Amino acid sequence: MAPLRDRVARTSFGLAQGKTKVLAGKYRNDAGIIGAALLGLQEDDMDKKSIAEILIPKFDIEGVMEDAVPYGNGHINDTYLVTMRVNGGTKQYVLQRINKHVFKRPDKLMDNFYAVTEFIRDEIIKEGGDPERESIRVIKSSDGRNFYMTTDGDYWRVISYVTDSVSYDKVERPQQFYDSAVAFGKFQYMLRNFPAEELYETIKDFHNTPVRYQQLMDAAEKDNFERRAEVEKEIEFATARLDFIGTFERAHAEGKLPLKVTHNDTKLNNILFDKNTGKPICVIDLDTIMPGYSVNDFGDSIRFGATTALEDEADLSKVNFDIQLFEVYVKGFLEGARGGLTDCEIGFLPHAAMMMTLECGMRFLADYLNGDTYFKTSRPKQNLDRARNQFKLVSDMEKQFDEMKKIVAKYAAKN
Ligand code: GN1
Ligand code: MG
Repeated sequence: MAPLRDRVARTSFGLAQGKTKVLAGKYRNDAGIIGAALLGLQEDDMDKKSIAEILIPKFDIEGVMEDAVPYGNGHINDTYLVTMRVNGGTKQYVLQRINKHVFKRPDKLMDNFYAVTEFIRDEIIKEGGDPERESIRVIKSSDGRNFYMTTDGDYWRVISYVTDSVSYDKVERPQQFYDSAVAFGKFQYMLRNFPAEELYETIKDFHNTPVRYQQLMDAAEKDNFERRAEVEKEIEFATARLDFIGTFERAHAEGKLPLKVTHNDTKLNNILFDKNTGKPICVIDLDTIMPGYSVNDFGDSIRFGATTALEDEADLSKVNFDIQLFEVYVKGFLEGARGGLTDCEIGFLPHAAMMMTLECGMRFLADYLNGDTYFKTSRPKQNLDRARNQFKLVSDMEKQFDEMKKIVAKYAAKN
């Protein structure tokens, strides 16, 4: 190594000297093979040229592609904003690679997506709204399908882009959270007559919290990445709530809690707001529309929005449940649902907030134990931070549970 280091020092530019270490490779002759395998695993970002040449021509889109940039903060699919030059102006589209590890049948998922968006567009027209703005639309492939499959078996779709829109990862003003509640409540209302039996279940047991608990236990049992010792406290946290975890499945089995068509991923950032007026325009991310409990759509919004920090904030002293935002959301959701919720559903709203937060925490934790293969991560331990963050919120909610029930009762009486 000494002559090598000496040679590098003499022949490389001054800038690198002292900073650059020359070390023996750990993988020896296997380095190339390992590197190539990694490249294959990464499913790297598509470059602009391939998007323009391979993907765009497969869709029913006019013009010449000018740009394509990664877009949004989703944890599951890969999303790009594509700009086309057409007739002297530009038109934009959302291009997405559907995560085929998460969604087993992207083709069937897209059947759901198409059926639901077309149904919603009709509802919007009936109410005198603008379907191009208040809903998204599937752009068909050149051969009339809802997606295009590449030779590597990747599924791509193109969705209309709502201009002058923006989404938020954190509530900036209570009014915004209230508006999002009305929008999600209304979304459920608009789909009240959609034939639920026609929907394909894109992810089985998606919000079946007892199954999610079992998946966490399985991950802990296997402990493939030797991370269990680090999360023993978190596993105990979930286990201590085992009885609560079964609340909705029990109520459903007793015929008290009905299945409805639900969105299932009602984070604030799955709503587009108008950049200029600040008003919500439309609900996006329709991958998980399935029959489910309507209260979970409420609960998931609370989980993500009624908090003082982002979902992956690691400093738990900054993570607090915000009961004022909870109140704002209860008011909006009940208004948006237009009387469509049963007494049992209304009574379960506080439980649903806790359920979705606990469930999401367990999912993050299971993914951490499984080596971070489900949710996208951009740093080590991000899923563990997310899990702890969610569990902190659950503890906060437990302390304020009576208060939460009182708030729900107050607005239920008004609607
Ligand atoms: C995922 O794709 P995205 O980021 O909108 C996940 C949700 C989780 C959420 C946590 C299909 O949603 O269930 O609540 O991350 N979607 C899927 O932020 O698993
Ligand atoms: Mg999303």
